Amino acid sequence: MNTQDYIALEEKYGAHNYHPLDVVIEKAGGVWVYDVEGNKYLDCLAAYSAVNQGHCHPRIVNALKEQAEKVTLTSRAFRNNQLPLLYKELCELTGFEMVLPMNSGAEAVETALKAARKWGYKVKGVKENKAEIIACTNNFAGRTITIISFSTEEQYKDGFGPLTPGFKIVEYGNAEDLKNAITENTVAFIVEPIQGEGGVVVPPDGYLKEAYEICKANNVLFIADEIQTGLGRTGKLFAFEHEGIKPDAITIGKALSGGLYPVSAVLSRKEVLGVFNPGDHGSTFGGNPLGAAVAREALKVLIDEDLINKSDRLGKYFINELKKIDSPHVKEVRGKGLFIGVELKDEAGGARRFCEALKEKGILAKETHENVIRFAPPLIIKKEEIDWALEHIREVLTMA
Ligand code: IF1
Repeated sequence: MNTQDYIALEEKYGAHNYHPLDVVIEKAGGVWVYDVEGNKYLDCLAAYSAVNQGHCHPRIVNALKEQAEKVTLTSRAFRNNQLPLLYKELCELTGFEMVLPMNSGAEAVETALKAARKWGYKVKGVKENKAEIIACTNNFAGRTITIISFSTEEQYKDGFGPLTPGFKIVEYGNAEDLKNAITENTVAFIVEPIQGEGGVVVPPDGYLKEAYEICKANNVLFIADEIQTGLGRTGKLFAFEHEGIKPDAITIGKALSGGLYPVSAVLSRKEVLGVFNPGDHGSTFGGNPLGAAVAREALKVLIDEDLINKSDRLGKYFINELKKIDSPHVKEVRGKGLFIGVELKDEAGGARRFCEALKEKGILAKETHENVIRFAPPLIIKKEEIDWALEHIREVLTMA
């Protein structure tokens, strides 16, 4: 079977909830992926920052294989010997006190929202069913009905009502807006330190710190959604570190498993995650030993291979070189670490055609929000590979 055969099957039998590039990947390793005809591509999306450690990292694959031959799933009705070790290693690495493990990023976000509401009722003293949570314009936190209920992207909500109440929206980057939105019923503010799907939008310097102070002053939980920006992507372990703050809670996922298995979690302190009593919340696969073993190794690889500093150093290089490209189409190059967005001018005709052209030159990148090309390769990328990519990116950004 060739590329077209696979695409025909996918189009025939699969729901059309994506519009992927027409590349059918059969194999991957490190920063490179290979299609069914053997063509090689540099992966500049890294599965939306889920493969920061590179595709099929041998150490993480090995951890998966070894654990898979021992025990993969016990349910939380019993205990296993991998989860407590993941808890300990996550808390020691991050400085948070407590962990609640889930599987997808959306499940971690839902868990954080439930924790915030219950903390509001049981600790802050908000009246039952009155809890309000504040989110930002252009947020992305997942696809569940509650999470899209606070999306500002009409398409993500269209046809999925009735929506979940209890959310307010403030302008991303505007601390005054946040201050004015807080009431006695506000239990939490959830924010991405850099908005991924929103188009790699970096907020003004000082915004996160100001928002954090406002939350502190009003006894409102500051929750950072680090599912995409976390685990080295922006040149720090977590993006909130760029602003010298420590959120009350964070959500993590994606690269927590190096792309080998769905593992996510909420990290916080006992006062917040301590509101959960046995039976309040859970998940069949949440905290399973296979995912825990994989996540433990994925975190070790992140540290052992110094990927956080590599992201910082090579991200600065990549951004500086992109800024030197004299392109009639580029409006702005922005980002932190290896989390980079190239925003195109409206007259450029949309980012999709540039991603298609990049694919023809062996680079896989994804457009977001029409006009932004996102460059977020695995953090193991080498300078020479960035230089190779820059040659082709330059050709594409200077095409008609
Ligand atoms: C899709 C992008 C979209 C996330 C943040 C939570 C989640 C995500 C900051 C939910 C997931 C993924 C979902 C995927 C495409 C991708 C994405 F931002 F990364 F580009 F959609 F906006 N918080 N982002 O980025 O995690 O449940 O997916 O594990 O839905 O198309 P998930």
